[in-house]
Amino acid sequence: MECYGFTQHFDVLLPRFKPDKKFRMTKISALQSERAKYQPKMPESLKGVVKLVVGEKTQSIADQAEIARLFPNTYGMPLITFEKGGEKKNYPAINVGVILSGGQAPGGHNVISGIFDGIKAINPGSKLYGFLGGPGGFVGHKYIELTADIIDEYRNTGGFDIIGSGRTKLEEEKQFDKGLEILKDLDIKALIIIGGDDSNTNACVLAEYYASKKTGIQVIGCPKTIDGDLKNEMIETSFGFDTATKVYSELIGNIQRDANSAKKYWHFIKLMGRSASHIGLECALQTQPNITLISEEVAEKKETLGQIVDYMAGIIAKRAENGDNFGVALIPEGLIEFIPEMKTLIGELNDFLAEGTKTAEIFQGVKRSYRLEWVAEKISAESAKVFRSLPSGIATQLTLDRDPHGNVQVSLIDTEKLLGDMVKTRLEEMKASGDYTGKFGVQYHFFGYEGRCAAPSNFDADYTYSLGYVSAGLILHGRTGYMSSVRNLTASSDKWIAGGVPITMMMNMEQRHGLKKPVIQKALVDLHGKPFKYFVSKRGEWALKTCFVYPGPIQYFGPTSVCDQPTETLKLEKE
Ligand code: FBP
Repeated sequence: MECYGFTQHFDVLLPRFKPDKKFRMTKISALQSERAKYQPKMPESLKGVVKLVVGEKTQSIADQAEIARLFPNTYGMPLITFEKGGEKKNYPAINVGVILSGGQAPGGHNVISGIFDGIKAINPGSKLYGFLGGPGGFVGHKYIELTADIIDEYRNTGGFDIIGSGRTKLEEEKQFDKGLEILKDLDIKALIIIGGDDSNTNACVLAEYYASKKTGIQVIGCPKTIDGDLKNEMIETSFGFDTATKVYSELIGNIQRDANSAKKYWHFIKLMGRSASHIGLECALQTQPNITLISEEVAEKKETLGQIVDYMAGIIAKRAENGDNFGVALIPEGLIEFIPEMKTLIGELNDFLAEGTKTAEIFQGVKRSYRLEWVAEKISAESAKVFRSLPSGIATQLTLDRDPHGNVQVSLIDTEKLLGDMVKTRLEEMKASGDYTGKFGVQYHFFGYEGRCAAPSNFDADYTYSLGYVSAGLILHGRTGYMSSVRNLTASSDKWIAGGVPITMMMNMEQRHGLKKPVIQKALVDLHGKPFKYFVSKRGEWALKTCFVYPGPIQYFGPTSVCDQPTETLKLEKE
């Protein structure tokens, strides 16, 4: 058992509101000004003098021999927890670097505030450097020193604008070496990477690389993503998921109330979440809409687009029988890629229309009005059938919009409109056969960016600050290749368990771009888990009756029952 004095002086570190600083934005809202004074709540174990407790050794979730071979310096390390107690000691100042990686998520600024306060508590002479614009800033040596004045400007605010984020992938040794130069120049002892599963995988590879080169530089990861798909036994949720889903649920609730008032529209709402449907499931649990599609279920049941359309049209028709020509349907952003026949079609189109191929060249010369039929004649009979069933706008989109790797940009496909068009056609057929007598008017929405930079909920403000503070503790103890972990999140924050988890523990080998690679396993919606099972037990009732719940906006001040609730997903998982 190791002990160290890791004392937080809250009186000294309380955020100070300084309206006169030169980097202060010209005007801030009344809420932002009040919220700046909020002192995030932390686990009791992190207050005062803290000791580090070394737990059991770990192994990867699968492919142990292969991962151990690839990470000889960082594999098998023990779990770590921080506990109250021990002796106060003096420690030298440390310089730390931080990177925000990938999509924005509420709470990023508080992770940075927590790191800052943590390293200052270790020694007030410690310094924090922020690399600008994500991993690209690290490789390109673009950084700022994050001083107390800057940090105070951003406490408890949403966004990543304190240093910016980016999607450059830190994967190559030449990037690691370039980064090492600036770490040495600034005498940085440790780098904290705040990101999703890919960024944390890369953090682990970087930790191993720096350890193998005996650079003495530590790398720590922090679990971020609104998508909620970076979670496991030791990481109960990624930060940002709580706030983002509360924002979307507020908006969904407002739309439900409008739908229930006007009683004339169906609202098809696409929700962000690149692949997993955690956001859709959580919002459904919070708002009880009539229809929620879960991509993982679609894939498991190998559903076709036609079956999904039949399911939706069936509910719309049944509600119409009760005189309810209105409702709300939630559609996950990643749905298309989970529908097996669409996945096959997209794969074929990617190959067939790949830049530089003969077929792509010929395609450019084909008359626009004939292009869709031309493509349909060239692909497999099954894919052609699906392709011909799509509304022409969507089919055209599949042949045109491509990312720099030549792949269809699935996230640009308006899935909600695709389903709306197809449901409309299906309902017309049902009307013709006498199976539907209602009216179908549809409105479309896409909620994603609305939630990613919202002011963090109390949960996210507290959780992220603690994650940052814990990162400082892991650095103090010379740990590398760890992810900062705060658990027991359904209990009140004073009872949260803080520590570190070796990132290799979360890894397995997966096929990526044709190669087997060690990666953190992405957490998709668990169809045997309690949140999904609860949803299944209720969705029939929610479909036909109107059981809408209106959560309203996130509350930052007020009773705990309103302000400090974790997500429904977490509550059900921990039941
Ligand atoms: P991360 O996984 O990087 O946190 O990003 C998640 C996300 O918000 C997805 O939900 C969404 O599909 C994507 O980012 C959008 O990316 P961009 O910001 O590049 O438009």
